Amino acid sequence: MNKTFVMVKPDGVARGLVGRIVARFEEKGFKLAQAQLMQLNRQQAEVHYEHLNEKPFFGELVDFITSGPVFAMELHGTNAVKNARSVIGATNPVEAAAGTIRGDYATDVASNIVHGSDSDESAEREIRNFFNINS
Ligand code: DAT
Ligand code: MG
Repeated sequence: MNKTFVMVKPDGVARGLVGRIVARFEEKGFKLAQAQLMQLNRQQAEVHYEHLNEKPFFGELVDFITSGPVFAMELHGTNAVKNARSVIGATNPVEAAAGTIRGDYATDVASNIVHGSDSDESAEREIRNFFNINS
């Protein structure tokens, strides 16, 4: 599939990194299809991270992702999910290569700057949940 969902998390927005992060995806070849700055409520956050709701860090994750505005994007490009995740880098910034967003801008797994869908099914669901249309 040629679409994915990416969001700059509250730490990235607060640090003024939205423009640089969007530029990295555009430089890679992605096209911005939809984007919006938005504040998630707890229910939206719990739905977004439902697959992690048994993890010990789930409460902190929901606190963090609702702590300020996020910048949500639908991105179009070839092999969108995998290519976006390679721009983003490994979940834990300690393991993220230099040149990836997390490798260059983050130090802490709990505040790792950016989210990217992990599968085509997640991308469809996340685009629907965040933008509330059938794209
Ligand atoms: P990713 O965001 O790379 O898809 P994930 O879906 O496994 O990673 O986890 C979602 C987010 O949860 C991740 O970006 C940061 C947070 N997280 C993951 N593992 C964590 C941990 N061990 N401690 C604290 N937060 C964690
Ligand atoms: Mg994930």
